Amino acid sequence: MEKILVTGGCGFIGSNFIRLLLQKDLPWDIVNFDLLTYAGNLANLKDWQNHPRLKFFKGDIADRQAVDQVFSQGITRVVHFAAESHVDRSILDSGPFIRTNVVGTQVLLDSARSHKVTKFVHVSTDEVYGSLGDSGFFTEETPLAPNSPYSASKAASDLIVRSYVHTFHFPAVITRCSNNYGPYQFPEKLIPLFISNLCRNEPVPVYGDGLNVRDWIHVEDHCKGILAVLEKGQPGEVYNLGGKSERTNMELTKALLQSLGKPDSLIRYVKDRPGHDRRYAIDCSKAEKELGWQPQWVFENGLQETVRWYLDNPEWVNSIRTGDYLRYYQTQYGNS
Ligand code: NAD
Ligand code: TDX
Repeated sequence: MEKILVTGGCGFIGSNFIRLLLQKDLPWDIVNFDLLTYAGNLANLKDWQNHPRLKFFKGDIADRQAVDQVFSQGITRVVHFAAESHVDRSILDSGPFIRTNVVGTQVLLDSARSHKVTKFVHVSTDEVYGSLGDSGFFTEETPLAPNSPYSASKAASDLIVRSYVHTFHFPAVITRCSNNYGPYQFPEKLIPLFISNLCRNEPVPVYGDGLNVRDWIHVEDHCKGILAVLEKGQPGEVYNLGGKSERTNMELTKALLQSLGKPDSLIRYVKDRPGHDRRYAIDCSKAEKELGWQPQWVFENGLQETVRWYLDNPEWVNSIRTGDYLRYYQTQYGNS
């Protein structure tokens, strides 16, 4: 049976991706390799952790020995999610972003290359293209112009991937997706942070004038896009993935307030994020045409479902707020 390596499978998108593969019952063994940083949570895959075709290994993608050990188990394809992913953290300290996103990707590529994998999907982001004005869309041809240490580290990793394709004919494909939302997103990102604050009647911090625009995609649509790329994406190609749902942060905040029945008085305008990108918007027609993929979720329905999920899973949010989720690994697997 083919063995797929998923890096960062205990994070938000990686765990949703593994769940999708197992639900589809694809004939693949899955190896989940994750360092369990603050953003990694084994409880994201709690219902699936004993699945006979899923194995978990705790490790660092920047550790060549650990990575080689995983590849030597017969990995044939890779989906690479592992990253430091939060822009605000990269502004406070860019070190972990360079280490994991840049060096980690290089180490993974070298090991994957020496183990002759047949496909390597590098999961990147629309943020590598920089910021848009009031009109226009990012296409795969848009020049890279990252503005935050986070997006710069992702752009650097994209360029390293590109160079391996060009120099070594390495079979890598890059995806660049817009802002994801859905279940199991760590409550430091806008939507889960605001839901969890509002549930406790705490204010929500809106950066700047609240008119920055993001294109929101349900994580399930993103994961289906990645699966389509894994199966049909052409080596060396880049595929944009987006949700066709542009909203200002204030529109989104008002929608969350309404959905939870909370008053506008909980809105707090706070100091803007330094270097805050104004607008992201994605043209994903290439993926639609070449892969037959399309985002399915209507944003308002997806947002309602997401609010419902957080309301139905208070213990998940609470374990993060109290830090208990960091201890879950020890009870399941003993000390590392
Ligand atoms: P996340 O922060 O929720 O999860 C990241 C995972 O990577 C965690 O499980 C963490 O433990 C793991 N990890 C971090 N450093 C590691 C290391 N050195 N070795 C092994 N594992 C490590 O991130 P996410 O939101 O799920 O994003 C996943 C990927 O998708 C990232 O590459 C991100 O850049 C990209 N992306 C995210 C979004 C979004 O809206 N969240 C949009 C487009 C692209
Ligand atoms: O408290 C907040 N208040 C606020 O106004 C937070 C956390 C965010 N914001 C704003 C900043 C952005 O304009 O909301 C918007 C969304 O912010 P984030 O959730 O931090 O996402 P963003 O910075 O857009 O980046 C996300 O999308 C692309 C992911 O975190 C990245 O990993 C992904 O690559």
